Amino acid sequence: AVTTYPVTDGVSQALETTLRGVDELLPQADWVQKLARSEATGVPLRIKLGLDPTAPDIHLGHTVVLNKMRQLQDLGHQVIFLIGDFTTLIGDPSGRNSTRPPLTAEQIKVNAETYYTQAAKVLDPARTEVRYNSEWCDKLGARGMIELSAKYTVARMMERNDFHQRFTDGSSISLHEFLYPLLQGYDSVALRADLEMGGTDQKFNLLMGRHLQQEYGQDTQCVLTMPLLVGLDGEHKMSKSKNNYIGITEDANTMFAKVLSISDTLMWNWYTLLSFKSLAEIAALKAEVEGGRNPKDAKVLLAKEITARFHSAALADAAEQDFNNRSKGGIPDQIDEVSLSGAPLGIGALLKQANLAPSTSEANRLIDGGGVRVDGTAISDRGLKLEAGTYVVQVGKRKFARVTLG
Ligand code: TYR
Repeated sequence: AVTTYPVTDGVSQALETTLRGVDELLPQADWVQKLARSEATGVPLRIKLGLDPTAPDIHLGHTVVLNKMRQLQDLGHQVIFLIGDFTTLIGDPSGRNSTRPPLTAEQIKVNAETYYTQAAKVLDPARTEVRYNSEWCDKLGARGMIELSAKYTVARMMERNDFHQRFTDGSSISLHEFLYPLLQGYDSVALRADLEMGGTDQKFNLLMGRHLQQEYGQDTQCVLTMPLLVGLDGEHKMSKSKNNYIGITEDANTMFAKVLSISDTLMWNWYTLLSFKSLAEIAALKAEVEGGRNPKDAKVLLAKEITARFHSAALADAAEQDFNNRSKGGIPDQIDEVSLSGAPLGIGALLKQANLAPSTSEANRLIDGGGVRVDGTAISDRGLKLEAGTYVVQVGKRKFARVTLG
């Protein structure tokens, strides 16, 4: 007989925390029962997040899932940070239209360390279980791999969007790419995960974990996907290639200034996905702003919180000071939004096209006079070229524009 556990207030609150900012939580009823069981028995739930150490530098977008882990960790559950040192040998085909090149063992090691150091700024390292999937994947051997592959059909594998697309486009899919989702799912079996989370692109792999756990006679994990974070431009997902990102190793002053450059609308979305403040605190702050408090106050609080997380409270205070000094009075509440194309674009042309200077020669004169700032930093080089991205550009004391250059 299956025991049904009572859904207490504590369980409802834990569910609310789980649901904050999520894209999907599946199946929600199972998760409620897992939470209820954990509360009744005192046994923490096992929550898995896997990362392949492919790219060593992480930006704020990558921390959205880590924040969710942290929230569940703070509820007392066991967080498992899984480093996919084995799966990296294949490379996740999710969202890819070609086979990934494999990394060397040395690169994997270096990247894994960088990842964990960064992740430890969001998670509580003392309560985090760090595992490497080579631990059980190496042991699987050819025999185990064959047994594992027998647990899924080619037809279902091909239903997956990215494989389907590649197949119909006539681009090649190597057999080993089919092994990727199987191995990710097998990790959940090895870890006896109760919940696995990832970005929206991970859904297929996450559901594979459920399927395989069932095949191996285990309780099945729930799956949780988080949305992609929108970048500084307020439009595209945060990414290095769009230059609309905040790297989590960027210095405190830059980080602070970049958060302050976002629009008010984006700010509330970032509050949901990036802040550790409770939903009640955020709602109260929002009510204050709606009641007339300057939205910039709320943005400063967010900028400080984020900067303090990756640096320190003292450096966050100093960054605020620095920002105020440099922008002499700060950025006004309402600033013009300008979209320009032609990146990389010279600063002189940019000032003219953004209507911040009547001509390029006048723009150069302003630069020489020290009156031009980009993201709070005074510009002295007439030859400066700006890459694609979003910048707060200031001329003199009062002229501002938020320029998105593409
Ligand atoms: N596929 C995940 C990604 O590319 C990483 C991962 C690897 C997740 C192994 C889980 C796992 O078990 O982000």
